[in-house]
Amino acid sequence: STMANEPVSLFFKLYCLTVMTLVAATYTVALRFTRTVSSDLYFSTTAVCVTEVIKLVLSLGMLAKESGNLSKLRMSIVQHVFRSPKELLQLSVPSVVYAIQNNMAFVALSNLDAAVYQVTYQLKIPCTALCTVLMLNRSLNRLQWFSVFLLCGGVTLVQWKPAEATKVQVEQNPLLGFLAIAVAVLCSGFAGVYFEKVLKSSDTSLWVRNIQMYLSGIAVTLAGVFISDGSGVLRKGFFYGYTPWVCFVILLASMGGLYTSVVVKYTDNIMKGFSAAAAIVLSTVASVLLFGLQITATFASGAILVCISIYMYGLPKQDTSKLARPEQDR
Ligand code: NCC
Repeated sequence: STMANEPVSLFFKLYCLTVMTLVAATYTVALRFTRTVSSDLYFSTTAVCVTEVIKLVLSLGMLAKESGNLSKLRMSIVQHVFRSPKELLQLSVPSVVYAIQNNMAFVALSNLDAAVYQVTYQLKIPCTALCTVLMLNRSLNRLQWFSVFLLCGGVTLVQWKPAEATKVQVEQNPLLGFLAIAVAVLCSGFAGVYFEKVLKSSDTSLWVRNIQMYLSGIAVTLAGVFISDGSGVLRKGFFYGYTPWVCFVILLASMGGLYTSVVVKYTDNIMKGFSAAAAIVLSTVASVLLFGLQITATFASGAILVCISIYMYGLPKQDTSKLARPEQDR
């Protein structure tokens, strides 16, 4: 088999999923924190843009490592970037959609509590399933559809927390926050499945695909900076308000994005949702065992729903690291 389809161990998949989930949880809370301080607030659009730059640099590094030597790296880049305007155009589709999604996360978390955001954002699970069925010609049976919604409910219960008691010092618009989540949910489902489709319909390396996507990602997010914060950035500077916490959020966003891409390569977007749910449940159970954390009744019932849904979906039996090709299966 080719290098792009090299099988990886279950341990490596679990490792990537765990890192992705831990990063996502930390990211949401840290991002919320950086938006609730009133003085010298940074321009969130610049953070989204810097994230794309960091992901591009890291992906170039990974491609260099995968290629083995610099002349092969140069060949890949010439072939897939300079000589493939068509592929660049193809990947600019998910990059635009992700740019919207990533900016919406900042809008949502500037107006809503992190826990509320995380719970509502779980609607992306059924949305992703719908996109998978429509765009990848994969089918889900009735039991699997049922388990998708069961998972959605389970994760909601697991992440349910009483609302933030502390007073925040900034003005908030919850309706705008929920609207932003709705847009993010639609974008996450569509862009995730679109990227998966492009990635799995050829042997081209994940890191090449990422580089192609982040190149237009930088252009699009930079346009976003000037459209929504142009005058402010010109007056105060691009990096205005960048505290160590803001840098930490950007670092998490970059790591989270890259781990997400690896997870989607070896599994798929629906499984990403299931496994992230499993990781949340397992990490909480681990903290019960290790630190004597008390779990609530809502958590326990949510955890049971998550487990049932995973079993019903038939997660362990799936191999979706390649696109289904029905004509070859027969
Ligand atoms: O929403 P979600 O992911 O589907 O968003 C995908 C994120 O990964 C980036 N990405 C995707 C593909 C690719 N080849 N490269 C990428 O960099 C996209 O730019 C987008 O940011 C999830 O499944 O819940 C997950 O959630 C995000 C994040 O928590 C939410 O979007 C909320 O803002 C996680 N991102 C981070 O933790 C930074 C992601 O790991 C998992």
